[in-house]
Amino acid sequence: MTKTHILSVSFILMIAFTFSIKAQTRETTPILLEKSQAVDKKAMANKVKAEFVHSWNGYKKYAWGYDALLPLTLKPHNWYKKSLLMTPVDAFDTMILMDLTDQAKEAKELIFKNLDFNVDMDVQNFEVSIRIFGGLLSAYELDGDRRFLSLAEDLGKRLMKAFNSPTGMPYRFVNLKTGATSGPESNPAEIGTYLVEYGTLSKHTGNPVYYQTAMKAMTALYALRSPLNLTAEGINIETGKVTNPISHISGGIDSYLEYMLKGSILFNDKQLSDMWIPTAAAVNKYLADQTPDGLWYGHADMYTGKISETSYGALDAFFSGTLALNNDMKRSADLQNSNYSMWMQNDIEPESMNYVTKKVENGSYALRPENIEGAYYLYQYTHDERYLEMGKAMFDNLVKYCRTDEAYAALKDVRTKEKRDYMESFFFAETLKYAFLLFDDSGKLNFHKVIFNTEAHPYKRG
Ligand code: DMJ
Repeated sequence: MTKTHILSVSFILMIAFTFSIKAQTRETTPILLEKSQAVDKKAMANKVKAEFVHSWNGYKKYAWGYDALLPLTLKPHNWYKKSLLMTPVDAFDTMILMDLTDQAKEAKELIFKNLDFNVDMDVQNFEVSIRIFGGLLSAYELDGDRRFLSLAEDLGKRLMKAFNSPTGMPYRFVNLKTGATSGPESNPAEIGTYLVEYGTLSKHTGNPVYYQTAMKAMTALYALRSPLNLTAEGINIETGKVTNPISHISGGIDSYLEYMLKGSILFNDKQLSDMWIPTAAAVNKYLADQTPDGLWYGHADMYTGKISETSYGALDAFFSGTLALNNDMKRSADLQNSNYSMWMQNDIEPESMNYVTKKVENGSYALRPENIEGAYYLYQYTHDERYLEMGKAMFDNLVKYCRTDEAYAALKDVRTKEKRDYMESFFFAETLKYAFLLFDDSGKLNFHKVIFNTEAHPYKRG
């Protein structure tokens, strides 16, 4: 990408957004809250920040230098044989946005002292990409220290070996040292969630190869859509064949859809918007399910478009934010109502439920962000106070049921509220960040000038 290209992209985006922001404030649907109460935004932002510090202190005390803290047994945990500093890297930009200077300083020192990717271990391409590669890139943009960019480029080059396949779609696992790959049975999320990070690396290094690699994988995947323009859940990346024809917006497909739209906006890429428009239309035609109590998205066969499972859960909730970003405000508001009702049914949302019978299918809660993320997106476009109320109610319940003496814990089952010994790094990167930004008035981050990766790491548009 040349400087002129970047400048002209910024200009087009500026114009486009002046109009789209105006358009997006036009139409909203009333939210199903009982009564409206003014939310003290400052108090809530401070509360979220205090809970971040509480959890970070737990990580520091019991798991310093490891990937994560196990919050019940208070033991450290690594994903692989050597730590990739998953929690500090994922959490770093949230510290910057919260003005947690001391915490950011200590995390930064730890990262530059200990983070080394030249390790003989197989890692999951998708997770390491969205959390660590993605986190290092936003750390560079927000902090400006070029060592973040060097680490990101080193990791990007190693992860890019995963794309050495007959189709250009990546393997699920790659060895950071040798580049050996494994795991050809994959899914759209693990094949098509790279463009936002790889494109950002191309932008900062001036090397287009990263963007081209991620784009090649995305177009190869897009070519496997059904005649109805629906995406399959299972793909073999070596043969390029569909292995499971079920389509949905849930885990396994979710962030592929998200990156088509986000990539098209972030890089002003027409090829991507030409893919996104028919894809979004098919999702809204076949997977959207308007029931007497609201809008949901189900699971359907990609060839017939017939809904076979009325299943929806915590991960699907991301789609209200994506719809808002797509200027589809009516659907976005309707879906966020459903998201909120799903959360409130048991005071914390389940991993999945049947949206017709309301029966919980998988009652676990992994401290996921998507529902609060949806409230944040909608508030940014509408300034409707009720999204603050939704966010407050969800966050208050999160504190009530997931807080421990030393950090936060996932739930085994939202019906019993029994805790599980795990605290994902995305709790720091996403859940606490979106909750904070929903209430924050500091103006430190302008929502309309960034695109978040799927792990809530913001990158500047243009
Ligand atoms: C995160 O790792 C990312 O948001 C990913 O796209 C799916 N879900 C988790 C958080 O729920």
